[in-house]
Amino acid sequence: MPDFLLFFILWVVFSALGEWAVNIWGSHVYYFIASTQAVDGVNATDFILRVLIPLFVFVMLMLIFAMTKFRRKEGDTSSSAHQFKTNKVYITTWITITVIVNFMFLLHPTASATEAMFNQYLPQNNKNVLIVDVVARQWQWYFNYPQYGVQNTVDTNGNAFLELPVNRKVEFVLRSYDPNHTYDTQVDVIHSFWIPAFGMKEDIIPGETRTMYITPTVMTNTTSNPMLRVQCAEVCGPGHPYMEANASVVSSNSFNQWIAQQKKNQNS
Ligand SMILES: [Cu+2]
Repeated sequence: MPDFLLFFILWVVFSALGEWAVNIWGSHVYYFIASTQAVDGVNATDFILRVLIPLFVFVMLMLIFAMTKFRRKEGDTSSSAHQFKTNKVYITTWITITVIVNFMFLLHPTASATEAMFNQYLPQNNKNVLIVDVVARQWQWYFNYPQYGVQNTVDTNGNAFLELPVNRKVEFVLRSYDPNHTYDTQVDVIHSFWIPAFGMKEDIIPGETRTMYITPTVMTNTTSNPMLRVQCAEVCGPGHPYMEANASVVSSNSFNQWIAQQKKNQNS
């Protein structure tokens, strides 16, 4: 069998095996996700993986072929093996393909995801948005629901607690602790708002107000799935690893009851 044919067959077989493996063990298998934004992120990495598999297999086969097919034969005493100095067709094809692949990644998922992210900020996409003000402080979280007039929501133990209704877009307004709104950079430190299951993370910078949009899609809570918890993801002092808050995604009815109860507790 000619080298070219053998190479081609191996390339097709191993690429197909790789694609099959991504279909079975795609990113969604090892990583619990519970928001539309996380699904977009996982789809993007799976897309890149699928495109790169044939390229990866090609490079690996080239290496293996170079090491096995072109090694010096037993009894060959010539000073060096026959080699091409330059194969212009091969080099041109290779550079063209890799440049095209890189430009394609620049358009999708990079540019397409950036556009989708900016679209999240458009007013027409935020008619029914739930606003949650998040304040980060060494070393705790505060959650406020300004549309309901509710501040510092807590669970039955009095710990800060974040509750969200399923399938409703949430606008997290993220600030570092600044009780007097002085926007003084000395007030608190940099934190990072991260709920692993939502697949998004945003730094919280003193003096800045940042926004993050999430649409939760799975009803669960920290107790049954620790991937759904608020976790600081920026080293912010000795209490940083423990800067967590429990969270829960519930039906919209349960959320309405919960927020009414929070309001009652706050006013009593
Ligand atoms: Cu922190």
